[in-house]
Amino acid sequence: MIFKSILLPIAYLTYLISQSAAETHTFHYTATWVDANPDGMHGKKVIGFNGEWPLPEIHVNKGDRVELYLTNGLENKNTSLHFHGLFQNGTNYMDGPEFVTQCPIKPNDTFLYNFTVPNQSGTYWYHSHTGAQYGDGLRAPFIIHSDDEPYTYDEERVISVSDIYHKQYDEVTAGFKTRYNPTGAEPIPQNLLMNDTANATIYFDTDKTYLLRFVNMGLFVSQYIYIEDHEITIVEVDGINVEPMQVDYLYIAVGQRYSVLVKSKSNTNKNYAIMQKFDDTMLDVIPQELKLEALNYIIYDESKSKPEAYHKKDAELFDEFNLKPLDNIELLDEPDFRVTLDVLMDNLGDGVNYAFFNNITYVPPIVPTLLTALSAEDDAIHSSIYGSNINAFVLQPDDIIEVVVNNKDSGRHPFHLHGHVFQVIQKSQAFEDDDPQSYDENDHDPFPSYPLIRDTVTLEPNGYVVLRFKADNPGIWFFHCHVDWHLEQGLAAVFIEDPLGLQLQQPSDNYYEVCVNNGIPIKGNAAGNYENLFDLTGENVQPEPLPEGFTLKGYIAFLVSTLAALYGIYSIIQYGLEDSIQDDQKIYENLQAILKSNGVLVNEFNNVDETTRL
Ligand SMILES: *[C@@H]1O[C@H](CO)[C@@H](O)[C@H](O)[C@H]1NC(C)=O
Ligand SMILES: *[C@@H]1O[C@H](CO)[C@@H](O)[C@H](O)[C@H]1NC(C)=O
Ligand SMILES: *[C@@H]1O[C@H](CO)[C@@H](O)[C@H](O)[C@H]1NC(C)=O
Ligand SMILES: *[C@@H]1O[C@H](CO)[C@@H](O)[C@H](O)[C@H]1NC(C)=O
Ligand SMILES: *[C@@H]1O[C@H](CO)[C@@H](O)[C@H](O)[C@H]1NC(C)=O
Ligand SMILES: *[C@@H]1O[C@H](CO)[C@@H](O)[C@H](O)[C@H]1NC(C)=O
Ligand SMILES: *[C@@H]1O[C@H](CO)[C@@H](O)[C@H](O)[C@H]1NC(C)=O
Ligand SMILES: *[C@@H]1O[C@H](CO)[C@@H](O)[C@H](O)[C@H]1NC(C)=O
Ligand SMILES: [Cu+2]
Repeated sequence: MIFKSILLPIAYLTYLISQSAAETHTFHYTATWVDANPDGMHGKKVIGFNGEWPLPEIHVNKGDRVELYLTNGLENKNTSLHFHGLFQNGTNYMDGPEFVTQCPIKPNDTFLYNFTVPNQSGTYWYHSHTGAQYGDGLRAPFIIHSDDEPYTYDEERVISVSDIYHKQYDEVTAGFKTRYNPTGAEPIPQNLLMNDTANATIYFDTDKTYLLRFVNMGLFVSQYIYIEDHEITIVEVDGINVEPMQVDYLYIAVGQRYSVLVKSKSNTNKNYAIMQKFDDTMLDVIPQELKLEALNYIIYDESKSKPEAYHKKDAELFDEFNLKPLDNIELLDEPDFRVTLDVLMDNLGDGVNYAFFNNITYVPPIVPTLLTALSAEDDAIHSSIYGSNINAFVLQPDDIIEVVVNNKDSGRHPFHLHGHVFQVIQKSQAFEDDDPQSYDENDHDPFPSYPLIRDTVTLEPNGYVVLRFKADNPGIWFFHCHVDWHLEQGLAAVFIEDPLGLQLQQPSDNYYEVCVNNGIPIKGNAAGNYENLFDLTGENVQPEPLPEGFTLKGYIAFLVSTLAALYGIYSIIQYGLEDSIQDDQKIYENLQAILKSNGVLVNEFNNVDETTRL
């Protein structure tokens, strides 16, 4: 490892110079549908900028200004843009998530994203924050360079990874969030992509140190990454420099980033495989045709043969929790305020499977939460005005906040917080379904003295994580699972941080125009009432619960495990959904899929409808 040992004053001077040289990067992008065939297996429409896809990697320096004009050229879709990981300190209204900090941009309208690149550096990305839209390609890396990077390298390569669905995002979403998918089985992607293609080629020269910046821009599945016969050393996670850690492979959840140093070979005798693999434990069903591993190429010499697939053996387990930030940032003090969130998946009375924090599934408000805060004057400090269905928590300025997330679900959830990085002070292993573990503040492992810091962390099945951060960034900050299917199911909370301090922030006219053009009220509580902010009449709320004492999932699991006759399950579903049943055949077919995914082989049921399997 080659570490720069520069004297602090010089580093500071360099910083000042780069400050004074702050540049303004102006982009004019129109998002439109573009024909592509990302994995070479299936053509689909993706979302390009100015007719081009993949979208451009954006490279900036700390302190630069970004002025990005986004015109929505998608004829019948709203859009938005989030810069994942950027603090947006002072510009909360540029953060992007629709109905949280901004109004969705309607077709033909233009929104100006105008912000200063913060005092952060490393690997970030930008993506649509409108439904599962980024799955259709509206996402790309965003790299912040800095003169005081603590490691040296000869060249950098930005390598995105993702999962791809052959169908368009709205079709996949529609097939997922329906009563015909009562277990909430996530749609299975068709393929893995690296750098937005299959069989990606990455060129290496001899005797160089490369900084490879990995970003998982996928919608759903975490990935393992490993390189044949090359050592990889992690130096940055989610924009935080860490003590170099050599690993056998990377494990990247959606939303996460890792920069690694890789030393290239001294000869060009051979080319090498760079592999990616699905974390298949996240998949409810593994279709026969799904390839779990994908081969990509590190090419030293194009005239030599391409590498064969490489399979990692005897790899040492990798746990993000063991990464230590380089800056020796100490464990934050005992919290002033604790938010405890219990994660659960269950069905509501419409038969759809939802995700809950403390029994509340996130439902977007009528007025974007930031606009409620900006228009509520002194009442902005009351969490109730933000609505009863967004899991709003008001945070006091400069408090130390502790977020405890207990997983009462068997899924793996990469949780992401906007506007901050957090310390990860506890991260449990996975537990069995019949033995979920919650965090116990009186009985836990010791906290690390210098905890891992990042903006997206994986919560293990039936386990817990405990996070801490300081509320020093006034804003409305979304906290949500980055598995987009779980976000669509409502796995989100909203932190209302220092709302009175936030009121000093003044969005531009353009910001308000985009709302008005899209018919969205720009003041009032979650329901759009402004005369009485505590009157939430007409607010958006979650569907009614299932009838008393009835859980659909429980019944299905019980009956499947006892191999009960299909007819029995069918009638219970019918009972649960009551009069919402319109299409018996669809439900019947979906049950076949559930039975299959639970390992029940029923020969005559092979002909499962496409929409239930995706
Ligand atoms: C990628 O490589 C695999 C074999 O590893 C092959 O089956 C597939 O056709 C290749 N795809 C493209 C687009 O070249
Ligand atoms: C776009 O947003 C507006 C305002 O929320 C909404 O009425 C409209 O249905 C949205 N359009 C689509 C295609 O979702
Ligand atoms: C968008 O604007 C163009 C002209 O500027 C117009 O022809 C088109 O009809 C508009 N489309 C929509 C959906 O409003
Ligand atoms: C972007 O914001 C800065 C700071 O508020 C302002 O000076 C500048 O005029 C804005 N740019 C545009 C194009 O509106
Ligand atoms: C930028 O952040 C670093 C620590 O990450 C800190 O040492 C430095 O003082 C900050 N600079 C400014 C101008 O805030
Ligand atoms: C990824 O693909 C783009 C073109 O889409 C190319 O410019 C870039 O160099 C590729 N990245 C790597 C690491 O090969
Ligand atoms: C969620 O609802 C269940 C059942 O009604 C109840 O036992 C539990 O205490 C609730 N959890 C929270 C955090 O409110
Ligand atoms: C935001 O800016 C304020 C004032 O400059 C500063 O005290 C605070 O530390 C910043 N927060 C973050 C997360 O950068
Ligand atoms: Cu999740």
